[in-house]
Amino acid sequence: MAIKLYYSPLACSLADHIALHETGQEFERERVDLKSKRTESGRDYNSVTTKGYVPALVLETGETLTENIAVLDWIASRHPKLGIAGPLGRTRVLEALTYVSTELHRSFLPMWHSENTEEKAKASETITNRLAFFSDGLKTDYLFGDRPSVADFYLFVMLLWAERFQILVPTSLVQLRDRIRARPAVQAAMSAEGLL
Ligand SMILES: N[C@@H](CCC(=O)N[C@@H](CS)C(=O)NCC(=O)O)C(=O)O
Repeated sequence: MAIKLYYSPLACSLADHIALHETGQEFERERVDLKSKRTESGRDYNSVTTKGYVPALVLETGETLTENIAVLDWIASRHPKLGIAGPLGRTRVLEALTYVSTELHRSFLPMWHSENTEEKAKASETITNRLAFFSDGLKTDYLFGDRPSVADFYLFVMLLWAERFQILVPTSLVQLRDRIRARPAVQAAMSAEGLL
């Protein structure tokens, strides 16, 4: 049985979708309608994960993984080219993933769900400020050198969201977004999600 990703177009699960394409390994995917909690095959998504949100990754063993940080860490541990080497390598990737999840991803909630213009303007400013952590000192093509890690893909989804909501993004991260977007695996994942 191949591993299977449950995703929703342009949701944070796009990071996992890209990472799986980058590995070159075989995988299945199934789209989830987050409003109705139905999958494209008509299954009740709550029976895949009671959390009801994406991503969920069903492993070859039948076990289900949730939470972006855990899923991306699992993919990188299986495919070290998507992590970084060295004694602190995994910790640095987890540090970046956690920052994306807790400081950036969460900050987008009003952009997706609020009707309050003031709240959205405040969120937009917060996101711009928090992105500076990644742009300050970015001297390589990707966050950790000349090839991307799973953290780059999670950050990339945040940069796509920033583009969608016209949030100010530091120039070096606009370049990072374009560089990641041009990768064949990213094009493949975005095309499969109907984003191109
Ligand atoms: N804690 C989860 C949150 C995932 C999450 O926010 N997923 C969103 C899409 S980006 C979702 O499925 N929302 C639908 C819902 O919560 O009902 C993680 O880090 O993976």
